[in-house]
Amino acid sequence: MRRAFGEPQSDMTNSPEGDKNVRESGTQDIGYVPESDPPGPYYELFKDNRPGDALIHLKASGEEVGHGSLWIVEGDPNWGRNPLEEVAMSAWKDDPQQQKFVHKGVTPEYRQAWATDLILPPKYGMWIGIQQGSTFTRMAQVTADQVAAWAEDQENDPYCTPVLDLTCTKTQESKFYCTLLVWKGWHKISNTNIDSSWWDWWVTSDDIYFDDNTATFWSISQ
Ligand SMILES: [Ca+2]
Ligand SMILES: [Ca+2]
Repeated sequence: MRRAFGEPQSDMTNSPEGDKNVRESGTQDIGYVPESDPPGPYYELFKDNRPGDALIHLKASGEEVGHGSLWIVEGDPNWGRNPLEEVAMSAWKDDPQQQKFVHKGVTPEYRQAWATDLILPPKYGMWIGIQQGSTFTRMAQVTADQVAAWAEDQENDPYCTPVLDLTCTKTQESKFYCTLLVWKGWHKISNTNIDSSWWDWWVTSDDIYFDDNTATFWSISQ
């Protein structure tokens, strides 16, 4: 199946109503962990996340695209307690998680989307900043907070498909795919260009991962 930007690789299928908090075995449906449970095997990695950090999933073999989101909360004080907390903003082509306030278009993402394999490894927590020699300096947090706030303000803007939709450009800001939202926030607020192939029309997860203005601070290997 061809996937578009913003759709992470997942074998998730819709759970029947009333069965959404059941983690099913097998690969057809990873389901949802109950709110009382730890939100997934990776959640402790997020304790140092700060608003404005980029979360990136690089496409794996068999995938056509990756995924990207902007973290929007300070640290991770509630880890282990609320897998359904909104922790990031992204843009999805289809309803990503099938419950509550998460929806297609620009939408919040739950902690468990990143803490489980709903968004598959390999995935990375990335700082945005400036590399000088061997030193990477993060952008000021006041700036990063503005980027996160801007992303939250875009909620409910529609999804657009890069390449296929010629109006889905980097210059407009009325519709987004996942990595365009991440790129646009940083470009608009701080004029930081986190697209390593800045000359083309698109911003992929690889473009952000390989850019000189990003640095990995945690990773989950495939
Ligand atoms: Ca750059
Ligand atoms: Ca590019």
